[in-house]
Amino acid sequence: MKIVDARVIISSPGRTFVTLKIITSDGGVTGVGDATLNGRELAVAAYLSEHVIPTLIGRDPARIEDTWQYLYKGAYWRRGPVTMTAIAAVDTALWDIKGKVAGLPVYQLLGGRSREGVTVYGHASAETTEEVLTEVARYVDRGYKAVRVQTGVPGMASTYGVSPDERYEPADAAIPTENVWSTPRYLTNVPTVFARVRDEFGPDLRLLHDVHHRLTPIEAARLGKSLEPYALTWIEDPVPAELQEGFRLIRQHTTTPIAVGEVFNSIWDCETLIREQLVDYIRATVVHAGGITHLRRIFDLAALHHVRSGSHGATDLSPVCMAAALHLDIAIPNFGLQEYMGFPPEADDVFPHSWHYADGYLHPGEDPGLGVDINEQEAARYPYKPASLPINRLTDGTLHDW
Ligand code: CS2
Ligand code: MG
Repeated sequence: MKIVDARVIISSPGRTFVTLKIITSDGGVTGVGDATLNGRELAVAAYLSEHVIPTLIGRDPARIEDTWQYLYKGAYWRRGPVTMTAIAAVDTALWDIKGKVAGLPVYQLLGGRSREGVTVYGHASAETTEEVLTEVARYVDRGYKAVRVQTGVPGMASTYGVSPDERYEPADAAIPTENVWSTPRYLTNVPTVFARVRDEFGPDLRLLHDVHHRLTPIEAARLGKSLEPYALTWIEDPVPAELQEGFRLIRQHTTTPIAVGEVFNSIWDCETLIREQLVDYIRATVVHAGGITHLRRIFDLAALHHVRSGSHGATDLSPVCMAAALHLDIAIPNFGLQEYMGFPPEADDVFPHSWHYADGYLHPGEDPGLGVDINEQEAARYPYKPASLPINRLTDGTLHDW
């Protein structure tokens, strides 16, 4: 069996997704991989088309590990979001092919089921505390066991991650829009929000909060401390994570668990965090961290150090990435939580999938391979629409962390 062709499909059904499709010589067995890098989609598409696909033709698709090493070590320029997203797309598509050839869902190839379903968390966001209570209730009514809660910062015109729509689209314009941020106002407000939410919904509902990398370690320590009475499952991305050592300071001051990793591309981005047990959940995901092969390696390292998975699952990770994430989530011993925001209906049409939601859990389905495909005719109905993530400034105009 050989790889005879591969193509990159760019389509914007409600938002932009980049998909790699690999075609084999065996009776048309194909595999798909997500290659979406929000706001930098065409960079990955070019990396794949110009530099990766020509090297895939003629290769044995069964050699997943060797292909991974070939693309990682062979490029000389290791890591980085563009490279690792491209490698992830190839790796994911090869696992899809291997599953189809074996006649097994990918999770069976990863060791089989470790749990009955994948617990997910939904996104409740609103401008005010009063409104966000209604949003949380909507998730609880639909069976969610975990909800992430975000509100606007009082006095600020807009806040990232807060939207009247159920599925907020982070990339909202071709040229980045701007938000204004005040750390003091934010730090005063957040505990008041969680006091109300915990009071209203009782002790069992798991609550989460995303800080979007905006604090310094000492500010994050204060936030974690102030949220301790409300027993959050995690605070996410409390500080920018380039400096892994920064987490030591947070850790010394608070027992609120910490999640990090949606922007990580490799095991080297989180090696210190995991080895020193500075975080509780690692949020790296298939599409941005080198595919199933590499993410499995990260999760295995995490398992040695009491760190659980909590993979990113925003709308900009395609239904193909979600399928791959669910096969890993159901198989690994140290699964924690999976983010799930749902997809626009057009995206569900473009990517028919066997994974499904029921009563607070996602299930990968039993189809051979990943159980997801791309309908190229449907995809062609949604031409590429450029969109960028917004930026964030302090009240005096200083460009701030995202
Ligand atoms: C967020 C995302 O879901 C999350 O946790 O941080 O909205 C993130 O900002 C986007 O996926 C960026 O592409
Ligand atoms: Mg996040």
